[in-house]
Amino acid sequence: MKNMLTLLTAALLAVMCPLSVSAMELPADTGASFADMEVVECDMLSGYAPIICVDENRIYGITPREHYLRFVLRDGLGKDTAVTQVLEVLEEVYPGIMERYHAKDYDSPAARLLTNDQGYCEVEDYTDTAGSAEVSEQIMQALAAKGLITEFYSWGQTVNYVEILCGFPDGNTVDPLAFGEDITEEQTAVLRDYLAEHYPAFAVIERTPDEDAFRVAKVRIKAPEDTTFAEKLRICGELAEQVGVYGGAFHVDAMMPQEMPGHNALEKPGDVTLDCKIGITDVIALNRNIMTGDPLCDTARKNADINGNGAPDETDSLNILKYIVEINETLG
Ligand SMILES: [Ca+2]
Ligand SMILES: [Ca+2]
Repeated sequence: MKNMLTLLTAALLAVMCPLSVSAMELPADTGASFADMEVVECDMLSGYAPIICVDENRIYGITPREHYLRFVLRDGLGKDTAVTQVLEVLEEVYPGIMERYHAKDYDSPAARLLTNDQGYCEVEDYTDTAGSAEVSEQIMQALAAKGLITEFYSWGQTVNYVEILCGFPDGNTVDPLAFGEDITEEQTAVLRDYLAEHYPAFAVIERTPDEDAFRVAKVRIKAPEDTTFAEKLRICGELAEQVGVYGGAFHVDAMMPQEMPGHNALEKPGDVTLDCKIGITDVIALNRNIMTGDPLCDTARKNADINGNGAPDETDSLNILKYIVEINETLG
């Protein structure tokens, strides 16, 4: 029941908040999971998400969260104090946000701050300022200057994703070019004609009476061996549109979409202090880490590792210093 409700809600939201598919791009750095995947156009699956990604046999529907800014609070700051300082910064951009944060009943479309116990905060903005690079930059700079954050994700840089499964629930067919029991003989004949004309190397295969109906699709298409999964998916969409046959038996098992952050805008080589600037304090912070083991957060460690050997070290420190005093024009 909950599953049904979730799907229903998702469908309603999709109708209420139409997203412009063409304007959407997969954010950079969405983890190794999506980094090597291919983005495909498939209208048939657009109800799941605006961006469809595939690898050799899996399909993901990805929805960039365009109305959210996310930032991770620096470890060791008391949450209440940190949130108060965050609200002071946000108040500059969103007057009244502090009051709205503390209000018990909230009924306003204006932007608000969402906090949780997982160490990150989000600004939710369904007004015209959502998507503004200027607003995002202003907030990031101000939060960074106060030393409040260690990660920052701009509009659309966190995504929701679902795995879209392909196949018959009782069988093992994972093939977008397989058709279930509802395909009629007439449709099969039209399909055969269409393929003969447009994809002569593809063949229609019908299940024989001695094949297991739970494991073998009623009708399937044998594609040439070098046909990629992405290409099959594209053809599946084309057949739905042109022939009216719906292959793949697509479905989603996940109750709720998963979330994944994309590009952390605080990643900037040399900026060890995470204040969005490169200066002598970065060298000092790095040297403290090297000499006395002062801890650095993941982003700071990444930014410090100029020579890319996986750890902050003396060479990195020297490189940043040479850059600051203009001996070197670039870092590293
Ligand atoms: Ca810095
Ligand atoms: Ca290094």
